[in-house]
Amino acid sequence: MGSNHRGEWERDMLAAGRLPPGQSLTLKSPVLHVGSVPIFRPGSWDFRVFGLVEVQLRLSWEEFSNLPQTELSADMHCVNGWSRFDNNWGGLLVTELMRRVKLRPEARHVMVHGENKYTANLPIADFLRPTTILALRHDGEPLTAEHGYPLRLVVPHLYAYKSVKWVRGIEFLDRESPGLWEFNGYHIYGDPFKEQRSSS
Ligand SMILES: Nc1nc2c(c(=O)[nH]1)N[C@H]1C(S)=C(S)[C@@H](COP(=O)(O)O)O[C@H]1N2
Ligand SMILES: [Mo]
Repeated sequence: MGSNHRGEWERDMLAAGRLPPGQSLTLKSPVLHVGSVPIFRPGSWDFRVFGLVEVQLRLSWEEFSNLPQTELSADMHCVNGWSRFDNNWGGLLVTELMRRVKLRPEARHVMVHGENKYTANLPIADFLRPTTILALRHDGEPLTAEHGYPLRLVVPHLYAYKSVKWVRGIEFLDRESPGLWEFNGYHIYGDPFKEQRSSS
């Protein structure tokens, strides 16, 4: 696609309310993360749900991969300015995960934990949206190592620093507590359509 056509397309998508302000479209698969790509060891891998829950959940790789899977299509918006449209994600919907979890009434916020101590926070209502997915697959294939294999969270309506790759756990909290990037200056909520890129 020529750059003029691309410019027009972006203007159309902005006008249609699909491309958030200040973003450009990419057709590539940008890779962005801090630290190195972790090695997946299925025997010791687990997925934990903990914090303000009545009973903690710990799923092995085998248990996790046998949970019901759904597909959904979503756009991804990185706070650094690129958006990638029409990602097809396959995996466990958070609404489906939550059928197996009983929350304590004080639970209000979520801390998402990835490998290498990466964390991201979000309000519980955003975590519980029907479009939030624990994705095992992208565009019909297992995730690649650099895009989060074996499992990543995808929160399509917030900037992608909330979409934690190599996710290992979900912690429920009674108050808002910043994750890694939120602590280091990114917006605590991160709505791309309000251009909530940084705090203050
Ligand atoms: N574990 C982990 N997840 C992460 C990150 C990271 O540094 N570590 N970076 C986030 C950011 S800022 C973006 S834009 C997306 C990029 O996802 P991609 O590399 O699959 O395009 O991953 C998010 N998830
Ligand atoms: Mo990002």
